[in-house]
Formats: sequence, C-alpha cells, structure tokens
Amino acid sequence: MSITSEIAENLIKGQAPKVKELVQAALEQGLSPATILNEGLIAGMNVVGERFKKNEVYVPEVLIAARAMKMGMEVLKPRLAAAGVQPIGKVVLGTVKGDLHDIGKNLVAMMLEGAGFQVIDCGIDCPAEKFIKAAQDSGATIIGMSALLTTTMPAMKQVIDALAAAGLKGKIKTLIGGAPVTQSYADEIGADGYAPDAASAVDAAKSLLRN
Ligand code: B1M
Repeated sequence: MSITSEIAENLIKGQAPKVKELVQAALEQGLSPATILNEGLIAGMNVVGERFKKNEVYVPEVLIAARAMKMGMEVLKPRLAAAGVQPIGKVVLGTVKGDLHDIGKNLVAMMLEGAGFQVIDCGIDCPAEKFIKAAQDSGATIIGMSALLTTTMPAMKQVIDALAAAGLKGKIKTLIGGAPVTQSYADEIGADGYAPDAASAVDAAKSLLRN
C-alpha cells in the first residue's frame, strides 16, 4: 500500500498519532505537500464524508477522523504554505445571531477544511455585519450560516438582505444549513445554497465556486 493510502486509511480509522507520523514520513520520502494533502488527508476525509452521508458512520466517528486530519495538517500546513499551495476556496462560517449551537457548524468546518477549503470561523451568535466584514477582510466568496432554532432562522435572511444592501449579493454566495433549515426555506429567503449535512455542505460549496 502506498504511504498516501496508508494516511487515508488511518485517518478514516481516526488514528491521529499514526496519521501525524505518516505525514512526517511521507515528507521525508520527498512526496510533495499537495500530494500528501490530496491523496492522503483529503482522500480519507472524503471517504468519511460519504459514509456519514449514508449513515454508515455517525458524529463521533467524524469528530475522531477530523482530529486525525487536524494532527496531519499541523505537520503539513507550514510546508503547504512554503510550497504556495492555495486553498480551493474560502468560506466564512458561523452560527447566526441569537443561536449558540455549534456542534453541526464545527462539523461543517471540519469537512470543508478536509476538502481543501480555508474556513474563517465566526463562531456562534454571529451578527450579519460580522459575517460580511469577515468575508470582505478575507476575500471569501462564500458565507456559510448554521441555525438550529426556528427563532434564529430569520437571521439568515438578515445576512442575505445585508449583502444585497451592500451590493455584494451574487459576488459573495450564501450557503445555509442546520436541523430546521430546508431547501424550500433557502429558496424562500434567496440563499444560493442549502445542505442537509456536513458532507453535502462540501458538495454545495464546491458547486457555488463553479456557478
Ligand atoms: Co438546543 N435545541 N437549545 N442546545 N439542542 C435543539 C436544537 C432542539 C431541537 C431541542 C428540542 O427541543 N428538541 C430545540 C430547538 C427547537 C426549535 O427551535 N425548533 C433546542 C432549544 C429549544 C434550545 C434552547 C432554547 C433551550 C433553552 O435554553 N430553553 C437553548 C437555545 C440557546 C441558544 O442557542 N440561544 C438551547 C441550548 C442548547 C445547548 C447549549 C444546551 C446545546 C448546544 C451545545 C453546542 O452546540 N455547543 C444544545 C443541544 C446540544 C441541542 C441538541 C440536543 C443537539 C444539537 C446538535 O448538536 N446536533 C438539539 C436537539 C437535537 O437536534 N436532537 C437541540 C448534532 C449536530 C451534528 O447536528 O447541528 O443539526 P446539527 O448539524 C448537522 C446538520 O444540521 C448540518 O450538518 C450537521 C452535521 O451533519 N448543518 C449544516 C448544520 N449547520 C450547517 C450549515 C451548513 C450546512 C449544513 O452550511 C453552512
């Protein structure tokens, strides 16, 4: 088995120290940071994402795999930066104003990072101005919003309206999700994308980059 396949296999199993060790060994063998990222860490996280979508694995397994990804990335990040490897896109992500739930939002962040996105995390209880400022400051082209309460869902529309008022609607795309959120709600408030789970959020974000 190639060392990148070994990295992917161990990431899927959530073997964080082993992933870190293998990433280090792969660098010592002369593999490029981009190859290790794409064929090792991202390949493994893609498998976890697909299994999560099919309910073959659950939140704890994803969190454990994400921790392994994080440990591998700690070794790889400085080398990626030195090699000038760019993220595939930048996403500002947060839980909307009034809402303190962040477990789902954090899973989305991990999946996006696992797929090669740079995530600017605005945390919880994030007001519209903070989302928009973070996107403008970082050059992100997607704002991702999470809401878990029916009472905080309207805060998503406030962000979309504020983007429109600032003349940024369409330039900065919006992606929404969270347990009470639906595609029809996304259509109703004019969000550019909706995803029912963290793995689908990656597909939706990639599709927003293309359109
Ligand atoms: Co709260 N809570 N909670 N809670 N809580 C719910 C959401 C609730 C359904 C429980 C219930 O009554 N059955 C209910 C909401 C009812 C409603 O509005 N319809 C509720 C309530 C009422 C409240 C309080 C008001 C309770 C109170 O104080 N009276 C209060 C509100 C506080 C606030 O936010 N202002 C409150 C507080 C809390 C805790 C702080 C105790 C805690 C949060 C801890 C934390 O997040 N750090 C908490 C929890 C844990 C829950 C439940 C039990 C679990 C939520 C969760 O983490 N799910 C929840 C009941 C439940 O869902 N069974 C509940 C796991 C997580 C992985 O799923 O977040 O849906 P989820 O994320 C998924 C997808 O939705 C999607 O991907 C994720 C992974 O697949 N997704 C996205 C999420 N964001 C996305 C963004 C995307 C795309 C996909 O694009 C950007």
